[in-house]
Amino acid sequence: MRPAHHALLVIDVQNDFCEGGALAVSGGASIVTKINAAMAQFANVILTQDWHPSGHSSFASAHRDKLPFDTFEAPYGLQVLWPDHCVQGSTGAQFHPDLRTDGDLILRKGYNREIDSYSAFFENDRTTPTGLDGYLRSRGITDLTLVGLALDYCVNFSAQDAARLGFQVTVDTTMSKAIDMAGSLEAARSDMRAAGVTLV
Ligand code: VGL
Ligand code: ZN
Repeated sequence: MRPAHHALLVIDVQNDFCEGGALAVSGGASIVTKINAAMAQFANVILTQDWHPSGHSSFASAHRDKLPFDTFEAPYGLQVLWPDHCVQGSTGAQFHPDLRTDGDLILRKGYNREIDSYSAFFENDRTTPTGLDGYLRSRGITDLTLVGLALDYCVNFSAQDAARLGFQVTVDTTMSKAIDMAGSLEAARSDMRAAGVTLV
């Protein structure tokens, strides 16, 4: 059992990021069994859930003349445009059916129509907080292990933010899978290391 000041953060293990989903990450479903076993080792387990309103600004379908994986210049910076995914209340937004969901907190993110939120700590404008920092701090949590989907997007941004906020952060890459487009996985690995994240 891990000490009480160490939490497991399970990022976006949802149907749409697993095989057959709208934004499927190769091998997504394959990490579920191992994550379930890891949850038993932590007294604090937090799950995040990507949770977009329909017509969300990160969806290519919300923009004229854009296709999934194009980019657009959002007010807060360059934003990748995705296929419609994790729409609030949809089957795709549900957790993988085999994932244990008896954690302490389920944190939803990406619910602001005009701002995407890769990180579990800050939306993509890099300033709007989700409240997770305060939740962890007020519970005395100092160490975090992150796992889930996708390693190069939501796990990556969450891990970097956590490290910058002063948490001791480990990303377990054996329980994470990447979208890996245009070198995004290698960039994510080096950015995480530069931010002080330990990759195992
Ligand atoms: C994610 C792209 C769009 C993720 C979420 O969970 O990594 N990626 N929305
Ligand atoms: Zn999303």
